Amino acid sequence: MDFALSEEHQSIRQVAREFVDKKVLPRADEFDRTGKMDLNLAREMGEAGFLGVIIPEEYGGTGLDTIAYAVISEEFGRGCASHATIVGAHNSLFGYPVLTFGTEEQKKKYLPPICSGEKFGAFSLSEPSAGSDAAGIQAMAEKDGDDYILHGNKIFVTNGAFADYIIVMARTDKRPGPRSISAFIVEKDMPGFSIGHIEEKMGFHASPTTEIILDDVRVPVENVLYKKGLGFKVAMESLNSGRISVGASALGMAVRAFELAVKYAKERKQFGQPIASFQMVQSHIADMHCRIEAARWLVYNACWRKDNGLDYVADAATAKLVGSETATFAAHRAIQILGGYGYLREYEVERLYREARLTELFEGTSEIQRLVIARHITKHG
Ligand code: COS
Repeated sequence: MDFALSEEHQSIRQVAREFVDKKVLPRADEFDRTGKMDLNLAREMGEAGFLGVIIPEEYGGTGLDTIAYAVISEEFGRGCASHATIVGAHNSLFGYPVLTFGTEEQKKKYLPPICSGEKFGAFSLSEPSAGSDAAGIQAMAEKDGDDYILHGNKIFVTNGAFADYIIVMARTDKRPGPRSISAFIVEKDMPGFSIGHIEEKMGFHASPTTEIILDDVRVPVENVLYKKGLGFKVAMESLNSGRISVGASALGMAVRAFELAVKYAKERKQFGQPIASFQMVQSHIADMHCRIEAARWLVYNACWRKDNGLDYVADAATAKLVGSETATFAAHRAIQILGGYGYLREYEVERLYREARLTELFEGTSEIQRLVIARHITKHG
């Protein structure tokens, strides 16, 4: 058993870290305050190969494995949560399902521009009355000749405001439950498609979370992703992959909170000595370190299982659960170490605390991750 990252993975981390340290992290506060994502920067991320990490080179991707993807997601999580969502949305929520379930034509048409950052992708499952109960969606897709007509309202679409292509789940018959849901690749220019309300959030300010209105959007039958009635499978598999990247980017947030807390503890003097010399501060540092290391190995384990063709559903949920709770924990403890300064907006840990909180909610709440893990144990354990 070898716990070290390979030389290739270490150099991938170095490349991602240099990119993030130069172009993303120094502007994270600006992104938070202005609420504006820099789409030119996002395109540069595509040119550098970060938006198609797990997509084979023949479709314009970088053709790397899931561990490389996690390492890159971690580095972007460390830099800026909003820009980390582009990495996750492109790789896991758009690229992965098109690669896994798409026809050759769909892969050739949609993957290269998504990998290069020329076009932006998103994924739309949730509705006002269907969040954790994903199979409860009500958006309808009715067949009309060679097209489907999509009608309904979707919410919480990450990056929906600027996405060119969106994978949308809708029911292709009125029977309730997961087996009448189909997945469609919808293009933003299709008549009847529009962006609704843009949410005001606690964090991730530069990553627009939007409502999508489907007002009789005519989608050609060749844009059905996978098979009619098997869209729930597409959604679940996309979320399995997405949960690894959320776990990894949350790990990156925890790492950043830890770095800032340790630096501050070594510099800040009280009672005539650096606060890092006080046992209560050391205790916080040790707890943060332990949880970060645990989260890291859970993330890499889920990646390793996926790359080796093993069942990784519960492992992805575990990585996401522990990664996201570690991010919140580390940001909380970092604020504690910085004291009153940690609560000020000018100190980065305040933003990290707000942003970490979302990782416990999106792509399945922590309660849903626990449900997935417990179901797996009681079924297979
Ligand atoms: N991976 C692969 N397949 C899965 C799966 C997963 N994680 N979870 C469920 N499935 C499959 C089941 O195996 C079943 O397949 P068959 O029809 O072949 O038997 C099918 O999907 C239906 O599963 P189930 O009966 O468990 O569906 P439920 O309605 O009970 O819901 C949960 C399952 C709760 C796990 C699902 O609704 C869920 O993940 N909810 C959270 C949604 C979410 O994360 N939303 C975030 C917003 S999207 S950004």
